[in-house]
Amino acid sequence: GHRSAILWFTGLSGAGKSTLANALEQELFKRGLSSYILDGDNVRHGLNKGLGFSDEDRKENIRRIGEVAKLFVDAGSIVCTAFISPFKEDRDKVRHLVADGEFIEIYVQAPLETCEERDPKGLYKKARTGEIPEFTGISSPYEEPDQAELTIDTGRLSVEESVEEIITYLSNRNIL
Ligand code: GGZ
Repeated sequence: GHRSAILWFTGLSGAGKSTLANALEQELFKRGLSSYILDGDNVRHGLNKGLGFSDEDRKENIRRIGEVAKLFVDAGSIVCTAFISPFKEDRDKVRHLVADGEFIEIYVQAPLETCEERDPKGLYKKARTGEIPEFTGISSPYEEPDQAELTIDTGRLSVEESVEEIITYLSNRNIL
């Protein structure tokens, strides 16, 4: 049976969070499930317009996203969130907003060097020169999850393989 859940993607810029969340969402849609993606495009430009990238603003960003994700769970949806969410404490707070098993932390893992090589938007380059201050992995911390339900190594797995791994997990947990 279809249950509601938060699929919380976390990882560095360029690790592949949005790519994976979007591919997964397509697969869920195909299966006729009610799902939705929260990402920088629809949250940082709207609800969280005005928040920047200081530690405090990132915390507030994640707090609000967590509360919105909880509303989606209340509404019976599967919500995929794709934010760096660098602080363990903030992710754990969201975990405790919903019932046991409803928060699924997916660590989208790629070495910093790989993300920096990909650099699709040229942000790492700007971070290295200091043009962008407080950039995650360069001049701002990323705390790796130590209790992620899933860790996806995007350097090794294709998008399709990654989606399959997540789908298998959700099936085993009776969420799908
Ligand atoms: C990290 C930044 C920064 C800084 C702008 N540090 O790869 P992108 O471009 O498309 O995704 C990144 C996004 C990160 O926003 P989040 O809301 O996910 O961050 S957090 O969870 O920490 O609040 C990146 C861009 O915004 N970006 N400046 N200084 N990423």
